Amino acid sequence: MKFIHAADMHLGNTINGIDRKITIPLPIRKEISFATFSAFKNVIDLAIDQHVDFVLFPGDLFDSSQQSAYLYNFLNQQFESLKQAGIAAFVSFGNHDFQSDADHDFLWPDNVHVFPRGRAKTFYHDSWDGKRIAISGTSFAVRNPQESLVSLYPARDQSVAYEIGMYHGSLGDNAANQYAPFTVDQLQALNYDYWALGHIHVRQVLSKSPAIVYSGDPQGLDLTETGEKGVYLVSDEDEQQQHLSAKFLPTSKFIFQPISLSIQDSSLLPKLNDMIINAMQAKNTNKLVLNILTLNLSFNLSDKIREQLTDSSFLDLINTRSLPFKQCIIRININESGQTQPFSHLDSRFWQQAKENVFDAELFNRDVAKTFSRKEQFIIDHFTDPAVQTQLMSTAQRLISQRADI
Ligand SMILES: [Mn+2]
Repeated sequence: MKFIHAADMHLGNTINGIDRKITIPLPIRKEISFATFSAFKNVIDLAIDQHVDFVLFPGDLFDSSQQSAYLYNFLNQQFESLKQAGIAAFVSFGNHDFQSDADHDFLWPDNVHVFPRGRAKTFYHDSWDGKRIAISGTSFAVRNPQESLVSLYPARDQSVAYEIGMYHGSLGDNAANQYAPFTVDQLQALNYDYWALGHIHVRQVLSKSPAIVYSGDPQGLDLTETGEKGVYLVSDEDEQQQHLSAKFLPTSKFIFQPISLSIQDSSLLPKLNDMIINAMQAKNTNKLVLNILTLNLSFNLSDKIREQLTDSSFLDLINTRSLPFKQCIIRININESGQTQPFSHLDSRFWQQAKENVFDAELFNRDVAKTFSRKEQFIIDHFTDPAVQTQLMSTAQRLISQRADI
């Protein structure tokens, strides 16, 4: 018995946060904006290659409640190829793809099973190796359920070989700003054999026996979602194990990768281009890599050099050389050590405190949303970009240090 756990596909997300000013050739920009489709296709191809029994999509299959005809047809085709291979799919909706229509009909092939909203349902599936599996789940009845949905789930069906739960929500018992918060104890109490979780985009195993697992998203969607992304292949093939075991398989079209360079001496600056290229080449893979570069300098830059380094034409020059080996820089952050020197121990404590108060992403985003109207959505988009916030924070730190220097 084996299956794939693929949460948070976010199909249709066009990947935000890449500076429009940076010259990335059109075919590569296209590759980036269609990445959620490519990742989805990779998941389906994996399912067919691995000859799995079924694929679970526990929420945020779509990036939004509205789907384009293109997306819809694409999805239909992919589900159809699963059907041809005799593989089922189970879909539940979360906060991103919340469906307001209770009887929303999808014209999907009959190997695709959708969980209802407001109540749990259990589907039964017979595996290739003759085991009966129960799969229980629910879709969000409102966009932001404040309380746990675990009480909707039935107790484990003792007649089946395995019972699997699909659940979309945040870990924790604090309802504020959380979606369908649950605790590990609540899930464990149901005695299921595997919990396929969705909502949190960082993959993590909350419990091993039974396995309670966030698969994370199969494609990084913004600059904060770095590193390889993928799905879990879950099976009972390892007979030594008492529980189902989950193996990570990469599926992303490209990855966001943080890289850093430390430079001690300003006389090395003319060699910076080569140093950056070498740093990227050392980490070369076959996959497109979008690097977020941090330069740690043991000296201060003049305003003129700083301006040159942060100007997009500097990155363009580097990217022209690195793109043939599928690497490019999409963001540059500069730390000058001279900046932090005026910060005494006490100062840095105040800085930390002020930073937490001012740059708390949630508060910040709320203030931005309050300050600008809907007509100015592009401004809101700009300031809610995590990379822009990081940049604002380091500029604030630099300005404060310069003041402190006087
Ligand atoms: Mn999500």
